[in-house]
Amino acid sequence: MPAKLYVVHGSHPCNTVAKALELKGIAFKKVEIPPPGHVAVMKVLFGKRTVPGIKFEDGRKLQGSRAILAELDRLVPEPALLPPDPAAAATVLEAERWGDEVFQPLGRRLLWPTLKQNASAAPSYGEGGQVPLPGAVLKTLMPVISRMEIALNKATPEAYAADLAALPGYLDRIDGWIADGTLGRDVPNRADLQIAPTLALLMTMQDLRDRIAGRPCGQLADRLFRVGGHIPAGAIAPALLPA
Ligand SMILES: N[C@@H](CCC(=O)N[C@@H](CS)C(=O)NCC(=O)O)C(=O)O
Repeated sequence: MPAKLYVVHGSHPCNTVAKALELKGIAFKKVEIPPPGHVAVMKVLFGKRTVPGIKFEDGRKLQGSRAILAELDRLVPEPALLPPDPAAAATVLEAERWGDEVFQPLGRRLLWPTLKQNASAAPSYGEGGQVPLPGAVLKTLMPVISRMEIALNKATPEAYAADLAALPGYLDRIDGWIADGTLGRDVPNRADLQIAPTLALLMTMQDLRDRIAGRPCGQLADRLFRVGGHIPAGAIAPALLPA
């Protein structure tokens, strides 16, 4: 039986793990859980609330994108998701940690409030998913779902404004890692796989795509990840948008 990857459709850390499994050539089946129901399901099945979680062929379970990628590197060493040089590997691991702890939550805090204000975009985020909810149903449910996700992710208006203000500095940092070769090599490493899906998620919001896609970080995300969902330009207040 192939590994089972428990995901929320469109979740960026789930995309991290799915891509790593593909790169390693490990067969897997996705099990999609609609948000925010995944919180209860994951807690029961894995012990903690978050996706992704994976159940390997031998029954072992693991939760958390970084822990799962480390285990995949152990199980299937090639292609390696870390450089062989220990100093370079340490730099990649630090970029991966930042991508998980700092950048990944920003993606959620920016998406959910924007989606709440633009519920007509909700069906585009459901496209390609396993759970066949009609667009009209998704549109109707979105205010409730997004309100719960906003609460879960502490996506307050203050956090929203602060994240948008911090974004240019974060994009500069990622572009710096691409320039020094920490990110963006031919074979993606753990930090590429952690950071690029958040960029791809941010770029589903056209206001942000316009500011990211032309940069090295935007090109990296577009090369590695094509994700569903689109919120047209004008959704984010111009006063809050990075120059
Ligand atoms: N940073 C962890 C956690 C991922 C995470 O927070 N996933 C979100 C979906 S994108 C989630 O399940 N949130 C539910 C919650 O916070 O209770 C990882 O990369 O695995």
